[in-house]
Amino acid sequence: TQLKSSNLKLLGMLVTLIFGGNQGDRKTLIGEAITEMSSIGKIELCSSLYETAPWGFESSDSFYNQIVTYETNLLPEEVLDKCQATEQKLGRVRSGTQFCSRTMDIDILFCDSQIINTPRLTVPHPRLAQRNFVLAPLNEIMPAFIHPVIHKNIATLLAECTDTLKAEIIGKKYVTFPEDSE
Ligand code: A4P
Ligand code: MG
Repeated sequence: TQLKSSNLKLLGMLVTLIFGGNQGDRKTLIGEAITEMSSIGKIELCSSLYETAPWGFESSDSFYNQIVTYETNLLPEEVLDKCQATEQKLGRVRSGTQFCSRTMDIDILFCDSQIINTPRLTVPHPRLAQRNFVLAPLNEIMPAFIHPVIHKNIATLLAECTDTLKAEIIGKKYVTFPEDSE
């Protein structure tokens, strides 16, 4: 008898990425970045598109942010390589200042429930629990997910977050799932 390879397929890592930018055609850039990152694997979850106030610096240019979870067979650092290549491709210029305007920033929020601390990578993202622009879209797609360091779920982190900056839905999901269509 023949073994069906589909029966042997192992589940890849679920990596959750946040896309953000406050320069250029923000909506188009986010769509292009999400599509470009699909080369790492299949999209499993996708938040709505949010308009958010700049966190950590002053600017009159608001951000668009969106969160997507991909299933991937890559290693976390390989995903980071792809994030950085995509930022470059979409015109990001690194200024050297930490919190600043940009066309595209792609950060890794979670890799399954792994805790990673290497020179290039800190996962979960160290500042996510202080930020509405992260917690609001995360709460939309994975409210029950437990933060592996803080040991609280996303809904609780959002309820306890003292950030008062705006984070509101402006667009429907970029990706349409079969159950969404009428
Ligand atoms: N790095 C370490 N851990 C990670 C990770 N989990 N994901 C390293 C991605 N990168 C990670 O990042 C600097 C270095 O972080 C990288 O070389 C990588 O090895 P960067 O993208 O070059 O610089 P950055 O994005 O300016 O810095 P950082 O620390 O990522 O800034 P934040 O904390 O992400 O803040 N307000 C709103 N409303 N929306 C936003 O999207 N974004 C920021 C950026 C500030 N305010 C914002 C938003
Ligand atoms: Mg970044």
